[in-house]
Amino acid sequence: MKLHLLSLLSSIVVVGASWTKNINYRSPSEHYPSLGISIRKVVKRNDPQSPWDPTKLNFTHGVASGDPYPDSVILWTRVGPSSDNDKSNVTVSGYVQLFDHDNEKFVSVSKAPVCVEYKIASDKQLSNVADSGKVYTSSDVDYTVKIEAKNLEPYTTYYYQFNVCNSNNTSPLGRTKTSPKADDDITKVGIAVYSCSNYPFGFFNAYGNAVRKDSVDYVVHLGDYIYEYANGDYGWGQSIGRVPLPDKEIISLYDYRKRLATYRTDLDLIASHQNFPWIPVWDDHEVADNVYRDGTSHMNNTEESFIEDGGVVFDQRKMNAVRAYFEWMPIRQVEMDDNLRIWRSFSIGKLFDLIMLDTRNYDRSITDLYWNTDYIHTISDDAGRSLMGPRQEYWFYDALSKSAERGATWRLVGSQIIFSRINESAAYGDENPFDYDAWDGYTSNRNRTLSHLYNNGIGNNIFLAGDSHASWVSDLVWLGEKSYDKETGEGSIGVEFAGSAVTSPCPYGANISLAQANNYSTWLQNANDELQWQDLYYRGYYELHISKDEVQASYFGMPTVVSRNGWEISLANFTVKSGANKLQRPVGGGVVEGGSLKGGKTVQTNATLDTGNGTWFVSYADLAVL
Ligand SMILES: *[C@@H]1O[C@H](CO)[C@@H](O)[C@H](O)[C@H]1NC(C)=O
Ligand SMILES: *[C@@H]1O[C@H](CO)[C@@H](O)[C@H](O)[C@H]1NC(C)=O
Ligand SMILES: *[C@@H]1O[C@H](CO)[C@@H](O)[C@H](O)[C@H]1NC(C)=O
Ligand SMILES: *[C@@H]1O[C@H](CO)[C@@H](O)[C@H](O)[C@H]1NC(C)=O
Ligand SMILES: *[C@@H]1O[C@H](CO)[C@@H](O)[C@H](O)[C@H]1NC(C)=O
Ligand SMILES: *[C@@H]1O[C@H](CO)[C@@H](O)[C@H](O)[C@H]1NC(C)=O
Ligand SMILES: *[C@@H]1O[C@H](CO)[C@@H](O)[C@H](O)[C@H]1NC(C)=O
Ligand SMILES: *[C@@H]1O[C@H](CO)[C@@H](O)[C@H](O)[C@H]1NC(C)=O
Ligand SMILES: *[C@@H]1O[C@H](CO)[C@@H](O)[C@H](O)[C@H]1NC(C)=O
Ligand SMILES: *[C@@H]1O[C@H](CO)[C@@H](O)[C@H](O)[C@H]1NC(C)=O
Ligand SMILES: CC(=O)N[C@H]1CO[C@H](CO)[C@@H](O)[C@@H]1O
Repeated sequence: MKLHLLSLLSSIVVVGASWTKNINYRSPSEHYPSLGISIRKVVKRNDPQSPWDPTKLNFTHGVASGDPYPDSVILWTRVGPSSDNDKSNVTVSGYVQLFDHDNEKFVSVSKAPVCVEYKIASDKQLSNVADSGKVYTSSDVDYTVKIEAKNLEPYTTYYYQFNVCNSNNTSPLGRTKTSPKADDDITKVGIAVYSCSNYPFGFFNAYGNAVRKDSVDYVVHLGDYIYEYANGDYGWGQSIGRVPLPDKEIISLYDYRKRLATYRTDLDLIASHQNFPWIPVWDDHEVADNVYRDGTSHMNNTEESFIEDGGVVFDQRKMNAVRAYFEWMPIRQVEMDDNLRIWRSFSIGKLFDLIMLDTRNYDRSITDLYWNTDYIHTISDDAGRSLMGPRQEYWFYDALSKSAERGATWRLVGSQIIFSRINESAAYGDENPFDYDAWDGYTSNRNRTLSHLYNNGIGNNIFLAGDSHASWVSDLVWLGEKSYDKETGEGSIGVEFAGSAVTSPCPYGANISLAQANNYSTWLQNANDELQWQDLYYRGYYELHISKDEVQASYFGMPTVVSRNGWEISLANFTVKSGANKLQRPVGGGVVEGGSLKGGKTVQTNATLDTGNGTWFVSYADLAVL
């Protein structure tokens, strides 16, 4: 081992275990170590001569996979001497502080590296091995392991497992799936689309339900995977036994790691990561509420906020969040030196391209921070405003064109925030009737997108959104520019499917009654021509089943998230036919089970359910118990 150390320093490739194959050592800034991690210093600090006793190490947070390509996929795990996260933001000189629960005191532990082996195979017994390797992890990357498994076959299911080197200390077995090759003629792909999972507001049953049904190929997450708040500021944590740690607004690198680690103890989230490859992007709360390029609602980028927030400037806080996110999420960093770049795209056979945007952190112009709503309203139509910045915008329009040119049937656009114009004056008042933190605050960026689609004749566009904690299904229209018939859908250029939250509360009141929620839904549906279905009441998710002829969307509502359970209600189904560029009429088949449907009915049938604590009332009959 000692012999390897020198060559390792120069070439950073090891014959035994590799540092750099653990991508987290190169992230978030490979060639500027001062912005990320200096592998040279890590190697110096971590002495492979004194390896860990394998029995002292644990796989603390399961396994995960993501960002599938036709021949490779990202695999993730965490293995360390403690489930607690690294506190090296305050410790120095190569030692990390751990709490010894038996003796009730902090102890200093040498930063020896942990050696981990991985194996990926086409069978559950892991005998047909496609790729394997050996990497290091250490406290420098919070004991996370992220590798790219290679040499894989397209659109194939694989199983994978990690183990501590030379031992039988293994991780759980994970399952994943590569993507099809761009020119593959695949017939059908299913994705589950999630957003807004707030730990202290409930159990992540929605993640588990797609696992229990085994109904999709991939999971797409549109952000708000964690929330930065102190429990007391936002959530019911204590009353349902889910206090997010650390129990304060998160700011330091340790804080963000700890928060991610707390979320990753939810059993349904663990199950989803273990069974499906994920394709996630962040929204605001992975950093902080209503974040944009230069600040957030709780933190201006000023000297005052620096003093108030314990001496951490906004830029540092953002980098803490971003580094912890890349450590913990099973995703690729497409440009290792562009540490904020998360926008990227996937070609899923000839069927579709999935374009994942970052409308938050990369280069967003100032947003609604609550004290400046009038001002943002005034400038919302300013041509210079952008959600993405010029670099990403150019890439976005180009990706739409290239997708059409290559003949992909569909274009799916993963936006965080709602694209369609939504008049919400019933809740916000007539002065500022829109959500200026969504695309409604950036109308020129929206116009440039629509103009690119209309002027280049690019059709079959399916926009996906999260962020709002409610469900919104709309024809994709350019109001004020192109005529649109809300009865037939003529004039639109696609469809927007915006989904509710995994647990985050209804935006019209956390404990709103069903009657009140439906009343608001009816108002919203009537006030917005292109909004064909709206539901505020249910927490949940939706699935898209994509084939050459049509995209089918199924929306699911969770009857309750205050306990862990596998119940769900089929709320509504929608079809988009290829070439139609609008929702199939009658929309939703004319009948839905929740919310408000334009020109259709909402039929709610009462039912009761045995919850194990006596009988509990739910509103609808066709409830699945998974
Ligand atoms: C590792 O996991 C085992 C079994 O869950 C547990 O008993 C042990 O305390 C854990 N060790 C550490 C260092 O966390
Ligand atoms: C792993 O387990 C097998 C079977 O129980 C045993 O034969 C082998 O010695 C173990 N290997 C190590 C490194 O502990
Ligand atoms: C940010 O600055 C604005 C304008 O000065 C002020 O109204 C607001 O309270 C500040 N917010 C914070 C969190 O400091
Ligand atoms: C966007 O398009 C609409 C409809 O043509 C128009 O009314 C509005 O002024 C445009 N806004 C910007 C900023 O281009
Ligand atoms: C809303 O419901 C939650 C969970 O039952 C409860 O903890 C909380 O106190 C309720 N809030 C209000 C304002 O009633
Ligand atoms: C429904 O909303 C209307 C306003 O749109 C209001 O007048 C009415 O009282 C509401 N009804 C209920 C049951 O909340
Ligand atoms: C919003 O909808 C209400 C009710 O239909 C309407 O009175 C109002 O003029 C609308 N606001 C805008 C800006 O379109
Ligand atoms: C949606 O479709 C599924 C499968 O066909 C069906 O079981 C369910 O009842 C439908 N839901 C609604 C609300 O129509
Ligand atoms: C369902 O239950 C609610 C609440 O008890 C009641 O108001 C409603 O009339 C019931 N609906 C039907 C169709 O029985
Ligand atoms: C039943 O109630 C008890 C006490 O409130 C709670 O701990 C338990 O989780 C509940 N069980 C279910 C299935 O909700
Ligand atoms: C500067 C800073 O935020 N330091 C934090 C580093 O992590 C420890 C561990 O919890 C915190 O106590 C410090 O506040």
